[in-house]
Amino acid sequence: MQMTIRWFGSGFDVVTLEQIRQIPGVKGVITTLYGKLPGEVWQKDEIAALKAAVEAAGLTIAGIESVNIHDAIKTGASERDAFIENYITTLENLGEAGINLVCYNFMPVFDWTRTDLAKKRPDGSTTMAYDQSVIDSIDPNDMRSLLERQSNGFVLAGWEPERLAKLKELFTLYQDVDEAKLRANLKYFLESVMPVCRKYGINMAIHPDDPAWSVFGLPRIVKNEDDLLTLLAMVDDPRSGVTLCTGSLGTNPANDIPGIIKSLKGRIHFAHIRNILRTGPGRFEESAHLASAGSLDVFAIMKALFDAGFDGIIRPDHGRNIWGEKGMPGYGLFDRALGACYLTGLWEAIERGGK
Ligand code: CS2
Ligand code: MN
Repeated sequence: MQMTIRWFGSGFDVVTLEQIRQIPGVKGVITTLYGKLPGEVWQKDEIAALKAAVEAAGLTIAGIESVNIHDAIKTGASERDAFIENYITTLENLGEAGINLVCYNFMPVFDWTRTDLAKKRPDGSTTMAYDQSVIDSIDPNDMRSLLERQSNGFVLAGWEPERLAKLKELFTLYQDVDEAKLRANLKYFLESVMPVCRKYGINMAIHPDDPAWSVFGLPRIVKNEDDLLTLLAMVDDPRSGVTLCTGSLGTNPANDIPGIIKSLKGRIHFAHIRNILRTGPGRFEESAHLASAGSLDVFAIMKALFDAGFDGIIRPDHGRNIWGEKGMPGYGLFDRALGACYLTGLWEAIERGGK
């Protein structure tokens, strides 16, 4: 198991590599070229500069989150082959640089969705929260402004303003895309990139839909165990795997996460471990990582990963904003550092207890 922290790159992240390096047990970061739009090629010199910056701080790049997928690929539009070619070139360039984990998602239009980015909790911290009734009462075109008003001035991961400026067009593109079409387009994409993944030993790790149900009537195909097993069987190559995001899958109380870990055995390449507190049907907020702080049994999750022989990369995923920090929502330093230490401690206890 390798514990990591997500870092958005200098110029985008206010958390520094020097700070990350001081978190006990963390030797690597999950990073990205944050300014890149979906569909653009990541050039060799850009990747080399990112790698040099991380290594100069005494850390390594453990993986990329995300190389985002262009909507033409998700919708199966006629230009998809050109964008897949670009994606393959990016994977080649990453492979040449020795990077072999790539997280991505296949959510239409919106990436992860929240209705509140700074919900005040009883202990004075703020956190991200979701309420389905808010989503049901607003126009999807207002989503962007709703979130931008609360984002502390940061650009949120997966919410590229350039893309979201064309929301109406985006919704039109997805008009005829149902779950079956979206799944077929994912299959087409994965089959196209598998050869380059095999060549360089790159693990592709799909991130589950967050929340784990359809929003604004858009199709979602990575919501539960059935979806995950279907997609793994559909392109049955060990290089095509999953990012096990507990906070995303856990939004649906029917998802038994330790059970899912057991059935995905060997195909989990990356794990996002965090807790959420379900506050009612279709409502949840992100809690501290501790098992006792939320609805998910984080100990049972770590134990299931251990028992499945998981030897991949973990990050604590989101954290609350605590101690007065004005961080990017979900991605401040303090609570994620606490989360990393808690998860590393659980792992150590499980490992030693087993001996
Ligand atoms: C989110 C996403 O929960 C998460 O990890 O922050 O933005 C996630 O990084 C993407 O969906 C992965 O492609
Ligand atoms: Mn996640």
